[in-house]
Amino acid sequence: VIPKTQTAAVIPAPGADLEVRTSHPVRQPSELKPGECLVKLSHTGVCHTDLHAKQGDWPVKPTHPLVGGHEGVGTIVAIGEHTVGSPVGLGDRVGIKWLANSCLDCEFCRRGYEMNCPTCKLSGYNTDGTFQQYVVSFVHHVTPIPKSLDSAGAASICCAGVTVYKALKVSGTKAGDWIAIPGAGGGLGHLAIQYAEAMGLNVIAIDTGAAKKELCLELGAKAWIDFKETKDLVGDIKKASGGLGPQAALVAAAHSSAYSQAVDYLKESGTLVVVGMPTESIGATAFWVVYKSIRVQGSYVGNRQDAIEALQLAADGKVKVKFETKPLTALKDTFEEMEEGKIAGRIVLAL
Ligand code: 8ID
Ligand code: ZN
Repeated sequence: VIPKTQTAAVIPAPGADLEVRTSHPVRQPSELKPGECLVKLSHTGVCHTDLHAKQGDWPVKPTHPLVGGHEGVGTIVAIGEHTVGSPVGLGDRVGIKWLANSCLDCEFCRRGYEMNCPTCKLSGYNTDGTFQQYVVSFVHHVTPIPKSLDSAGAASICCAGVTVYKALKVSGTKAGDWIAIPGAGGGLGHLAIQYAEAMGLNVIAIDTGAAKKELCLELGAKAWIDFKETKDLVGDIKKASGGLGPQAALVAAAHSSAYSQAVDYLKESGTLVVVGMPTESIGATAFWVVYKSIRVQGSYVGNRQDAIEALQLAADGKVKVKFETKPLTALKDTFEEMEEGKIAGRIVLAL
């Protein structure tokens, strides 16, 4: 039986405080449209994007009232009547990612750029997301979770994992290359270290504090640089890479300061992969980008296939989310800790 109400974390209006409501409505199976499914969630990760959504600091604005969250795992408990060609069925364990739905018919969808579909739905941004017990999602976009992967451990692969896996794919690197990862101790960054090492890259982890240092080195980073302690970030990164600088930088930090020196330390012909999303400029001068033949590449989550591949690498044991589990009521405190940069790895909420 599907309850009529549930517990959900709601942002009622732009800039308003988060409210955990215990009698939030559950969309009933009879109310689902074709292509929609109801997923009973067991876990959700908390991504820095959810904090951007709460603060409303991006030029593209979220809808309100909003249930945030986009790293969810749960079981399909209902599918809308008249749904055609569903690749998933009742009882399947699936993941909810940032990209909740896309048309699958436009030029971008056909080319695998589903995130650029002009009618796409974004979980926890313009459609209600995973900070609740029951979420309405879409059969063609939920991702099956491999059997060997536990739900709590799979949650953050659905955004953080997919995103950095795709970012590495477009980074222009090959086995043996060096890659710098500013933000390496955060949610995206600590997974980027592991996917990069699995691809044969050598990681220079850049972040701050003892806990993140320990985490990054434990996950296989070849070098660690504390961006708050170093007196010569560019020099230290070049030295760590053997002199010329890394072939790529995957910037996973949520602050523009992480971008300002990337073009300076990259190797000539290197790639700057733009992943972290502060709204400030990335601060590179045209002169140095041209003179060093630098490629600047934005990378936005991943498509359905990227999600399947990223989860499979986790199921194969190559990548593990480092997380602490908390109840949904801890979301407010989690946002505060995230803002202060205190979280090494991820916080996963049990629903
Ligand atoms: O599709 C995408 N491109 C995508 C997908 C998901 C998330 C982009 N994001 C964006 C988020 O919106 C956010 O802007 O990536 C950014 C990072 O998300 P996150 O990993 O969930 O955030 P976090 O766990 O808070 O980690 C950020 C880390 O950056 C470090 C912090 O110490 C923290 O560990 N950091 C900062 I802030 N400034 C830094 C600097 N100058 C820095 N590390 C190195 N140098
Ligand atoms: Zn995210």
